[in-house]
Amino acid sequence: MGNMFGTIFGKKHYRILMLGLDNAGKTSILYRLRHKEAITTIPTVGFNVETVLLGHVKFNVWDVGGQDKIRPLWRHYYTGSQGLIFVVDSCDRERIEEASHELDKIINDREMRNTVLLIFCNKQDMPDCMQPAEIRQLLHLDKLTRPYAIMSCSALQGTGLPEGLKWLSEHCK
Ligand SMILES: Nc1nc2c(ncn2[C@@H]2O[C@H](COP(=O)(O)OP(=O)(O)O)[C@@H](O)[C@H]2O)c(=O)[nH]1
Ligand SMILES: [Mg+2]
Repeated sequence: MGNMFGTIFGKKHYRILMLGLDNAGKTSILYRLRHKEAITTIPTVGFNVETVLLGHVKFNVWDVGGQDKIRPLWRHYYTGSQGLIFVVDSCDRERIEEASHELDKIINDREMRNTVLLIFCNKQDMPDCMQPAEIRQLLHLDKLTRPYAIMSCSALQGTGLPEGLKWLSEHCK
């Protein structure tokens, strides 16, 4: 997908945050964008920021949830980010409310006021997972006033990722 990057994002420089609960599939998406094959990852612990430069696009990626003490550190990365990718594990019904709560806190930060939002409903290759329409409801996205998109993807199969990034690139300023 490396070459596709130049085509999607052009020559402009972007900073994109990719956030979500641990185990949502963020690291897998990152690796899927870098390499042809998805790799098996160990869930990240604590405030581990993965930073990857793909073409002109810098991705900062970390796990959110249950870390209110270190939350002030996040703002450093919020500043100057044009886009937010929020990754949801579509199979994790137990924690979708927690994901919703975290997303709410992130996008209500003043530094994130103008950030374009893409929700990736990841792991759509799995049977019986939640569909985007259901996730849209559970995340209360109808309340949003900013531009956003909610899209299916599978980091495992690589599906949906180009479409999502294309949307993001078209809506980031
Ligand atoms: N079936 C399936 N499993 C996935 C997918 N994406 C990630 N996983 C698995 O979910 C687990 C957590 O993925 P990881 O990328 O480490 O999540 P992170 O904590 O958000 O960085 C790993 O076992 C991955 O192999 C996907 O699209 N489909
Ligand atoms: Mg990770």
